[in-house]
Amino acid sequence: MMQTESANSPPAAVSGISIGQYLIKRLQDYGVRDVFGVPGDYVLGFYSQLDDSPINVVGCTREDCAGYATDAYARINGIGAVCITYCVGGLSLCNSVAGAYAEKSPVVVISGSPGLGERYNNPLLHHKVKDFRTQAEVFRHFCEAGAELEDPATAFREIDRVLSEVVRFHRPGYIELPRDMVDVAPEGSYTPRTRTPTSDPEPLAEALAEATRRISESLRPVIVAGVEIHRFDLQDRLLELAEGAGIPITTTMLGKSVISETHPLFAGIYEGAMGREDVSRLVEGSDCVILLGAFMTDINLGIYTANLDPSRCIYATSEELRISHHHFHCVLLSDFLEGLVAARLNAPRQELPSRPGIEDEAAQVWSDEPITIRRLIVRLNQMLDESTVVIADIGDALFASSDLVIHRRTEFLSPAYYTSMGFAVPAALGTITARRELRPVVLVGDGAFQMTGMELSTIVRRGHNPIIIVLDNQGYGTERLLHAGDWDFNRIQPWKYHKLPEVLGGGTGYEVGTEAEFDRALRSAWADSDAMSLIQVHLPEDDCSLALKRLAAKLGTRV
Ligand SMILES: Cc1ncc(C[n+]2csc(CCOP(=O)(O)OP(=O)(O)O)c2C)c(N)n1
Ligand SMILES: [Mg+2]
Repeated sequence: MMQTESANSPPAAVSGISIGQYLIKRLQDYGVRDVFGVPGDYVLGFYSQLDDSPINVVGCTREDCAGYATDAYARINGIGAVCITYCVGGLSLCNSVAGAYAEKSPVVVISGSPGLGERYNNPLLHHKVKDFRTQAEVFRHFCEAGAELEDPATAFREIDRVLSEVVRFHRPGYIELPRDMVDVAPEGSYTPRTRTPTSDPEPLAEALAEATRRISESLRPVIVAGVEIHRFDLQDRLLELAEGAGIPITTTMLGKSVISETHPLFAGIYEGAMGREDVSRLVEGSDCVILLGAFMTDINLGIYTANLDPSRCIYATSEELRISHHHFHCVLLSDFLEGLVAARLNAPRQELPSRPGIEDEAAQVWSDEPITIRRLIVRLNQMLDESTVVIADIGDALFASSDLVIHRRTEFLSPAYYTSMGFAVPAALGTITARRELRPVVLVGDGAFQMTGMELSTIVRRGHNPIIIVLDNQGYGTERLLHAGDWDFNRIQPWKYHKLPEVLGGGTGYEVGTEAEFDRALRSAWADSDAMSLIQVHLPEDDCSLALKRLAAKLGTRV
């Protein structure tokens, strides 16, 4: 990729400000309004600078939760930042930042560290693991860029470099700030820099010529849109391409809701054997599959049950452009998409798969039968509107969500690739902090809830109003299905989840076991927009969604 210095409105030069103040200024320039984290003595100086700044500090219960909250914030806001103390904080943050790397979320990690003046003769300072660089080395593995701000002469440039890389690659960056550098003001004046990548015109032109030829010659082109369309803010371009040419759009699971699922060209979620057969037929029977910003991950593709012939694929992501077996380098996804729109393509009309019959059940009464995950999804579907954002944790919460119809285009969040349990509750905090007008509806398994559910404490403290639905199937249901047998290791301590609002000092708890009870609780939670609601749903132990059943059957046939 070529790099150019940004031409549009160059930022004004700064002088006389400290490294900490410069970092705060640049975070704001990039659109960070809130920082999540847990303080500690190595970062207290910077925390007090943050507190004195317009940036809002959101203190969390744990660093991993702060990481998930920041990840969700970054997905919605375009960039987010988390600030923690050295090693005890940073190393606890690793798993969430690893997930942000894997799923392309622009998270800035800011860590305090021992002052440079304290490091002579390698003393055994508290929180140090092996040597002073242990934490920075760990983060190197899942950050796109990193800087330890040890030299005032380069600190501002280093901050600019890390922030530009975070935004350019939509992946985490690491900034370590020794505590005795926070208030140091570098000499002279400095003009902030932002680098903007551009495509190399020749491979771009060749790639577009080949792609437009293939699409024009095809009889049944179809788009598979992935999460990068959202991350790189390309939804409008995607719609222009699809609507202009009349090409149906499917999405991957990770990319769910990059376009409204009620759009006439939306043909469903493509996820190999895990997905609906008619959608798989549409994609796999196509003579030109245009994959745009889609990660070819196993869960996305139904644990590799997708059946795509590369010679009929155009595969464009922020990292790679491949048309059939031809590779093109230095082409930006945005320029490629723009070029396809400009080519004014025209595709033959195609029959789209019919929509799932979920709406047909709408008129049914909600009985006193035990509620199942499938019926829960049907009921929830009726409630979703423009102001809700669904956040699904790992487990059947995610699988079952593939049947939810998301009305707008970005409002579904899940760690569908990295699949770390515990994302959803802290992500609700991040989401609502990023966009206060959105109301998160969290679907979370009982196992995942026991990992990070206590972040509800911060949600209550800050007066937020998400609806948390705990799918209580008494343990690790997904694992029960994937590895048959009544294993004790898949059981967990049953909690009275609905009592938590009382413990936490806010919100309302509901305990439901039948369809009618769920219906009543959901309506009551929806009406109560002042505070958090937690609905504990007792599900039969052997109940699971159709998607999970399809997957288990498929995996069963492979063993
Ligand atoms: C942090 C983490 N630890 C372990 C796992 C492995 N794992 C995948 S699904 C699952 C069970 C999830 O249980 P629960 O949250 O209750 O959802 P359910 O499967 O019952 O719907 C486990 C342990 C994981 N994905 N992430
Ligand atoms: Mg469970």
